Amino acid sequence: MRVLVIGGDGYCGWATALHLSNRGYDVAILDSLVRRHWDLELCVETLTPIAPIKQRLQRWKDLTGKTIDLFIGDINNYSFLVDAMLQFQPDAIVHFGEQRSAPFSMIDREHAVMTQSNNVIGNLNLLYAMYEHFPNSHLVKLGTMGEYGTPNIDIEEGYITIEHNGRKDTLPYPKQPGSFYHLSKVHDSHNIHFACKIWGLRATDLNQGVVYGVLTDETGMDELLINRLDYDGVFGTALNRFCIQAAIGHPLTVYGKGGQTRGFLDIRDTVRCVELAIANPAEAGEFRVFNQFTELFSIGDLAAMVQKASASLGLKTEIDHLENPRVEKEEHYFNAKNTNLLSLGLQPHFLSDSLLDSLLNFAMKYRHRVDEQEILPKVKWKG
Ligand code: NAD
Ligand code: USQ
Repeated sequence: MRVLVIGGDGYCGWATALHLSNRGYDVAILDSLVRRHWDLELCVETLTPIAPIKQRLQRWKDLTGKTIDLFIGDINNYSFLVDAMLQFQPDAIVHFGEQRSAPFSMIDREHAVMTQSNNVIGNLNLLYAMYEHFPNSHLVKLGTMGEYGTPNIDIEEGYITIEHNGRKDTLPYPKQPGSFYHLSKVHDSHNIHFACKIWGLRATDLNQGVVYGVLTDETGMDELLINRLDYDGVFGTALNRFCIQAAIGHPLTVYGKGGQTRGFLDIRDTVRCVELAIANPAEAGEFRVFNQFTELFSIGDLAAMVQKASASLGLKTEIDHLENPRVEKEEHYFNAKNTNLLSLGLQPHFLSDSLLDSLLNFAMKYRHRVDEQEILPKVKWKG
């Protein structure tokens, strides 16, 4: 099967492209490399030094004998996107290629507009390219658990059955996203759902939780294949940040009360979930939604776990409660279903087993690269 990985130079995409290639899929990466550009603009760097994309791919070929094709360009450029797809002839398209930071999207009007136009128009171009040239291919799109927000009822996988005034229907689950980034994912989901309905496209929306870890079987093969690990206040996610903070002796930056609860998963499960979705495609006209996380934790729980694990390395870690730069609930009900991927055969990794190997050990190894100026959050939702 031929799989095009859009955003394959990024954190989830790189690990996924290598995993699929290793499992015998014919893989191509399409990426504009804009993420490397945003890092330069923000003056931040991944903790782990990542090699240029061509070097990464050459190393992969030298090690495994497998070639991953490369298309460098922006999916907002429709003719580039269509040319790349016609050349590669994908059976499945995995779409990771978006601006994915909530704080980045909240910097100012320009970044909000850029996030939404990059994400929503890119995704819409892809839907048209599929409709016009590859109507039978399967779109595996990365959505986010944050599309649902934090409702005071259980979160279903994409749809909810509601009885109202004596009538009953199954409808898209209500969305209450918490940033202009998360909103862009909601807009994408609506566009994909509509395209499946009118054109009969097949799509799986993977509503992914917060991903952690740096290690997969493939990225661990060689230093030149290492994945990115962001720790700065804009692109770094909570758990990755906490581990790096612990490694340099910085108090853990819990925002507000720390009762914010989210779904989490190991990057090794991200790559496996995508593989499961590709191997079991949606039907023609079906817009399928899987909630892609393996465990639920509050941010306070995570900080306590990192504190405990870092103590086993002889580190004394403090936990700080900073004034929350975001507008979000800090104590709330959160109970989301995640049975679809488990029933396809996902065997989850658990944080308690991987905190040291996949995170803290990397944080310790590369802690000399940390820029302490970039730890505290600088972007506020308001004011
Ligand atoms: P990332 O920033 O590391 O990678 C995204 C890649 O997409 C980058 O290499 C970037 O250059 C590329 N890209 C962006 N816009 C593009 C465009 N218009 N054309 C071509 N390439 C483009 O992000 P990530 O952490 O790997 O996230 C990948 C996807 O997974 C995103 O859609 C994100 O919303 C989703 N997701 C990520 C997480 C997480 O914790 N990292 C959690 C849930 C969902
Ligand atoms: N948080 C802290 N301290 C920090 C960083 C974050 O307390 O130092 C808190 C935030 O306030 C928030 C929670 O941790 O309540 C999660 O924040 P995050 O930065 O780890 O993740 P988020 O902004 O939600 O975004 C990340 C990815 C995004 C993906 C999303 C999945 O960047 O691409 O869509 O996780 S989810 O959270 O399920 O929406």
